[in-house]
Amino acid sequence: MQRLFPVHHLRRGVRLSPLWSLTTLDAGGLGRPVKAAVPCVWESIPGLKCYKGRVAYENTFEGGGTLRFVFGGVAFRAKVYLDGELIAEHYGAFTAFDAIAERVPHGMHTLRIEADNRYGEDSALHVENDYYSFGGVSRPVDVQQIESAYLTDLFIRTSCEDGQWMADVQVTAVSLSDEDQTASVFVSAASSEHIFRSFCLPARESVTLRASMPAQDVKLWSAEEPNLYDASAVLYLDGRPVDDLCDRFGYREVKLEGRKILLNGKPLVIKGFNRHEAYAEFGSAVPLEAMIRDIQLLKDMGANAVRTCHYPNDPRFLDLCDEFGLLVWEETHARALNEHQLLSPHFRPQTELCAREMIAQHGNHPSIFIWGCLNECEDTTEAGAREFRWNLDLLRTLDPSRPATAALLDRKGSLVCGDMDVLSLNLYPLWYHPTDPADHVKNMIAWSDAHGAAGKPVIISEIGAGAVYGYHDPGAMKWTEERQAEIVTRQIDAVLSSEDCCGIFLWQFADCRVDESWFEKRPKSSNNKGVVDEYRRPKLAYTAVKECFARY
Ligand code: ADA
Repeated sequence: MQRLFPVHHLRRGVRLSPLWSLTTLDAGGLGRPVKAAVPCVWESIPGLKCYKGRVAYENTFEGGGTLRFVFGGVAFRAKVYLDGELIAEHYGAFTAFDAIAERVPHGMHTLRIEADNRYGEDSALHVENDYYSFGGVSRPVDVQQIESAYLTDLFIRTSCEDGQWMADVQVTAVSLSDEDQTASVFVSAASSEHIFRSFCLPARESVTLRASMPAQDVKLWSAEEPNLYDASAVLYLDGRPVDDLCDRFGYREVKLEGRKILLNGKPLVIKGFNRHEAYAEFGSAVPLEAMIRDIQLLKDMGANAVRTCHYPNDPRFLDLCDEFGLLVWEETHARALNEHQLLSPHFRPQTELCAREMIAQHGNHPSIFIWGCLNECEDTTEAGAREFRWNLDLLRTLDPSRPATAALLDRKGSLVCGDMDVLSLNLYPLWYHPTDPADHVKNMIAWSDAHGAAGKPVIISEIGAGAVYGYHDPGAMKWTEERQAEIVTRQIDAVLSSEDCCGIFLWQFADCRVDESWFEKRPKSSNNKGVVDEYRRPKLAYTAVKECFARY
């Protein structure tokens, strides 16, 4: 998985050409192969802006032996072939998956990824929605050379007991050998070290190792001072180093206390934005430079947090959040699924895979302070509420160190207010209904309190208004930049001055493309509630937000 720092010093990579050959396989395609760089979604290729179907991405490389292929993200069904043989299948655009091929003869090989972005009965999470389900190899691909055993799943969780900071480290050694092997693993986290000496790694099995490592003189991670540390694990076989895994982490602890979310004992005041992975020219395959630019814009407005609506994000973006000091709400993939959709036989397996992969792949990021799921899904029926509870429990089981939440639709009637660690409300006063923002926030919290949320921390997980970039009128009708600036100012003031709220995630950072079935309330086939447009050109609301955030 490509990151902002080397993940391996020992494990070697196999070079792939940055240019892949793309061939559309269904009606409405190009009828001839084109060359494109990967990552790339095909909507950024001339002629394919509205193509729905399958595209084969092909690359050739030289290598052999035992190869591990890592796919950062393929949108949104993937079938992977090595020299014509199927080696992996995956559903879901927003998490990485891998495949191992053993005894590959040395020489030239062809890697083919078939990506498919058509909706269908088998797809419970990617459905027509208020954002676009792009298609293609949207995150980087790596090919690695491995030996008879390798390391995976290096997890680091930090906590503090009586003033002593600890890093609990876990790593798994996987055997690819038909013989038992004698292995040792050396782990380090910041300046602490631990050795798992000479254990038996049974043939074709894996061994998970755990160590609690006390830390001295740590500098904590916070949005204001984002101190990061390195962690690594090195695998030795018969005394020879054969594989390694590196990651970064931060010492910090999230706790809930009454209405407050504490980070290292200090209450958070969240001034955040919802951000889709979507950019005018690049769709969801946002280049690193554009991610950095987004973070600079967020920081310039005084934001200290971002919500990865409505799916897990590129780990490089999360690395940047760790580095620049942006708190992250990351969530599994689901938006506005109705009861029928939640009860699809594909829903649980797909959401579980997404949650497991998200937490395994992103759990070390200190910036992530909360996990979310099921944005605005059906929560007013018993069947819907059951799915919420199942998903929230899954998140808590996979990672007990962070709270779990779900952003609820702007209405009364939820059955799950008592099931979340943090109550999260999406509210749209002055946009979808002419309600005073302060009254509406108060009223919705009071209703939720009376239905199970009493005394829990509250986040306003969405609030905002739309404007078409460049549409001005002193009369400030709806869709003008003037009206949007006016509304978001009142909304932010209402939320951040409320004693009951820990903070806000404005809807939204940038305009984003939506599915065509959503065109009616979405001029330009776009959700226009961004404070910057899809090219990141600021609207008047940009300055309004900056002024408001500075007051709190
Ligand atoms: C919801 C939803 C968002 C978006 C927003 C809007 O709250 O969670 O994805 O659709 O409303 O713009 O109406």
